[in-house]
Amino acid sequence: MRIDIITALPTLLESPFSDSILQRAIKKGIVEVHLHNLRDYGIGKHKQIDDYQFGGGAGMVMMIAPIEQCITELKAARKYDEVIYMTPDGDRFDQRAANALSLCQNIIILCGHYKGVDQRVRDLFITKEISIGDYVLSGGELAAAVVSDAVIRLLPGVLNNETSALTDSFQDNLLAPPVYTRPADYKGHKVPDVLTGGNFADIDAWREEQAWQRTKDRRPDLLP
Ligand code: 6GU
Repeated sequence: MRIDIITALPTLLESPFSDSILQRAIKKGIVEVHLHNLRDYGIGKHKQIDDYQFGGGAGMVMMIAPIEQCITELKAARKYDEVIYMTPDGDRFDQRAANALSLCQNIIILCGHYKGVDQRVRDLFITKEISIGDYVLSGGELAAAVVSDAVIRLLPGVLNNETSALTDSFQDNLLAPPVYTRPADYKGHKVPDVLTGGNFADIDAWREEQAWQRTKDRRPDLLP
């Protein structure tokens, strides 16, 4: 899979891809992540990428020309499954959306800033608009990192068996059960006996019950 991220703030996106699971996925060649600095496509000697909005009002709007140039350049090199715009008024991102995107070969993610992008960018180039929740971020970069992380960890070969995505919260519409590690007794706070008993059928049954109970208590909206 290849992810091209278009942003006015590429440095904001460097560290999420430089550590841990995402870094390993890139090193293994399972995913390529390319950051494109919108400023490189800016207009004039000031490399302008935003301007005042028509009709007045506070906040700058990202101009269409630099974005078109960047997207056109990318599209000339390969076909894209989706051109995504990160915006608080997009479709709410969830595990189902992550699963769907993980089947794509190439995607572009455009990060909005200021008051957002000229509507014509959305009308002409964007195939999907994504929000990561009902709150406002300063820009789409952190949201793009969230979406990329959720998608990349699903790609075959990124996680090993022990960290398999199949046992994640949400993957079966249930929250994950509690987990414990050593010591079995911490200052009198003991690990549930079933987990140290060695009966794996019992352990599976306990985990299933706990997952169900936790979901019922915390997120009953997830249950059918
Ligand atoms: Cl994708 N962008 C911004 N700026 N804020 C958000 C968001 C996206 N999703 C939730 N809030």
